[in-house]
Amino acid sequence: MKRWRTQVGIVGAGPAGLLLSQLLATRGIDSIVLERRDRAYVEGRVRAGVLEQGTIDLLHEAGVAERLDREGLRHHGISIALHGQRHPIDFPALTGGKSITVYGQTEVTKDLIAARLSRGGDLRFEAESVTLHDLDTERPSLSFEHEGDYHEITCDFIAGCDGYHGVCRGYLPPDKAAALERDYPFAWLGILADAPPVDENLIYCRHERGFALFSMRSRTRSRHYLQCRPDENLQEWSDDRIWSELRTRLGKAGGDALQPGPLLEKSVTPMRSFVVEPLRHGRLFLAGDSGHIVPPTGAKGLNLAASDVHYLVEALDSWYRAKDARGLDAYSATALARVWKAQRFSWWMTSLLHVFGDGFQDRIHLAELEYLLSSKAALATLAENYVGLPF
Ligand code: RFL
Ligand code: PHB
Repeated sequence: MKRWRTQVGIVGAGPAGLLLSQLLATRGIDSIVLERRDRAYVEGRVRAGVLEQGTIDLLHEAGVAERLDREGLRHHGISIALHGQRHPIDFPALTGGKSITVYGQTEVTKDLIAARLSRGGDLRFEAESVTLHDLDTERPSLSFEHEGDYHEITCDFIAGCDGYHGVCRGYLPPDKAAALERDYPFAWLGILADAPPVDENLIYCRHERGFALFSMRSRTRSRHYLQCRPDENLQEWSDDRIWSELRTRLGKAGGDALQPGPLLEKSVTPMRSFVVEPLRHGRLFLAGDSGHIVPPTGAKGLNLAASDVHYLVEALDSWYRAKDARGLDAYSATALARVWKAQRFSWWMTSLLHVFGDGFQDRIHLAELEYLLSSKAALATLAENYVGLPF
């Protein structure tokens, strides 16, 4: 058994765990990050693409925004396509100057890993059988297997940043924690392609055959999604069929401008809203997808991981500087207040833009979408939430 000591033990090297480790280091607080997968897998996982300004600010504070500033694509709005018409939504005009940035989660992750390693950060990939101990004491610990040895890390605090399928959430006592969730009767078939984006802005498209999203990673790389069945068989989707379906759903709103290209990735993502309350048990704090997930329609998941991390860093910093536990005691309620607003927005965007296959509900959602596109007040509400509520 090898024994180690750190201030904050972090489980998971996704955006939440890596950003937490990096921000803690800027405050002089040390951490060890344990990650189940290998580095290449973590860096290659294609997921989010839209960063709110608050997330960008945190990446600056963490000292990892140099490439983001160079390569991130600043977007001054999105478009919603309906009935073959594209409706641009001008974020700066509706929010007093705010906008968003498109920069892949893969790139955020690579930048954070490079920064941690170049500054001597302790990241341990391929850590197996991570187990948490003594969470309701002042010396919680983590045990795991790594490169054939057993290890134990004694910590002051443990951060559960191990995503929706991680182990940390399971340590909340069932009688003290409540999980609230909603499933949706559809999923997203996502592709990454070497093809230019359809437009400079993202296009969210509602069509009678289902939702489609036209996004991007760069000026030469597209990321598109199609609403599909949760049990959709990818084998039935040839590249030609995917491009043809994307073109049909976009229709007169830009289908002709869609340029196909070689596919680099193809996957099906289920849609779920989920929150566990509270985000804390003793010295264990959950941040990011381990505590909550949103359907991707509002582009909020990664940004919520960032806001949780912000609150947790401030709370830990106060504790280490002044032994002030108020931030830690308030962490769950503070983070969840923002999480629930983003849950509401993600659920609402998902409802409006997808076809549920329930005649009455679908007509109500369509009426609301038509109203939204005709109302400056309603569009301002959408814009304010999309660019991100303050944290
Ligand atoms: P992650 O990224 O899932 O990272 C968790 C890490 O923990 C590791 N792990 C373990 N390590 C050690 N021991 C264990 N027992 C472990 N169990 C798990 C995992 O290997 C992993 O490395 O969670 P984190 O850090 O909280 O980050 C959350 C984000 O990844 C997620 O919210 C976003 O990707 C969601 N999301 C989007 N968010 C946005 O803000 N904007 C978007 O545009 C956006 N688009 C998306 C998305 C998610 C998508 N999918 C695939 C779910 C689009 C899609 C299609
Ligand atoms: C993406 O580019 O992957 C993306 C963009 C916006 C979303 C979801 C995903 O709402």
